[in-house]
Amino acid sequence: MGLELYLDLLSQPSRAVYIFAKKNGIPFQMRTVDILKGQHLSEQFSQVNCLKKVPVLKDGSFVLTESTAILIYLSSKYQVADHWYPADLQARAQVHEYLGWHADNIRGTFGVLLWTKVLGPLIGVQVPEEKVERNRNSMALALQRLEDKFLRDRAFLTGQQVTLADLMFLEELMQPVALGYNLFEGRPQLTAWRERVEAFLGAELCQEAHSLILSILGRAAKKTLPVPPPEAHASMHLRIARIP
Ligand SMILES: N[C@@H](CCC(=O)N[C@@H](CS)C(=O)NCC(=O)O)C(=O)O
Repeated sequence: MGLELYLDLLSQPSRAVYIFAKKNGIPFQMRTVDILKGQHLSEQFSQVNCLKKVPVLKDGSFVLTESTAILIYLSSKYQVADHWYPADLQARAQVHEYLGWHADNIRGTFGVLLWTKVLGPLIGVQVPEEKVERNRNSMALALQRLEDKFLRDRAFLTGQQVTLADLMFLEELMQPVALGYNLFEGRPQLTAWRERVEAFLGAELCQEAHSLILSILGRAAKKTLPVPPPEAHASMHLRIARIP
C-alpha cells in the first residue's frame, strides 16, 4: 500500500496536509474521516490513531500524526522545492520559530468561531456572547503580533518565499473567513499576503481544498449538516467548555 492520508477537509491541519501533497504532486490515497459523522471515533480509525484525530499519515506500516510532523516528513521524503522547508539552517529555524508560535497563538484561537457558530448549535449548545467577543479580541491581538513579529514588510511569514508556515496559517485563517468574519479590514499587509499565498497555490487547488469549509454556514442554515452522533457529544462539550 502506498501513502495514505486520513483527512477531513473541514479541519485546518488536514487541509494544510492535503494542499501540500496536491501542490507537490505527491501521490496518495485519500481516506476521508468525517468528524461530523463521528467517523474519527470508529474502531477502525482508532486502530490507525488511538488519539482519534486527523490528520494522520500512513506510509506502509509507518503511522504519523501531527500536521507539522507530517508536512516535514513529506517535505523530506519527496523531492519538493526547497523553499517549503529550507535546507539552510537559519531559514529552517525560522519556519520552526513560526510553527512554535502558531501552536500557542493561532491554533485553538482561529477555530473557535466554528464551535460558537456551527458545532455548538448543532448539539444544542450556545456559547456565551462574552466568550465570542473575547475570541474576537484574541484573534485581533494574534494578528497584530503576527504582523509585527513575522510578516513585517516581508512577502511571506518567514521571508521572501512560501514555506510550511504560510500554509499552516492560511488554513487557520480560512475558519473565520468561512464564518463571515472579516479579519482583513484595515490590514493591507495581511490582505496582500493572503493574495500572494493563494496565487502561489493556484485558484483551482484553493477552491478544491476550501469548498467544504466555505459552504459550512450555508449548510448549517439549510440544516443539511450531519448531526454528530451521541458518542461524539462528550468530547465536543469538553472542547466548548475550554473556550476561554
Ligand atoms: N495538533 C494536531 C491537531 C489535530 C486536531 O486537533 N484535529 C482535529 C480536527 S482539526 C480533530 O481530529 N478533532 C477530533 C476530536 O478532537 O474529536 C495537528 O496539527 O495535527
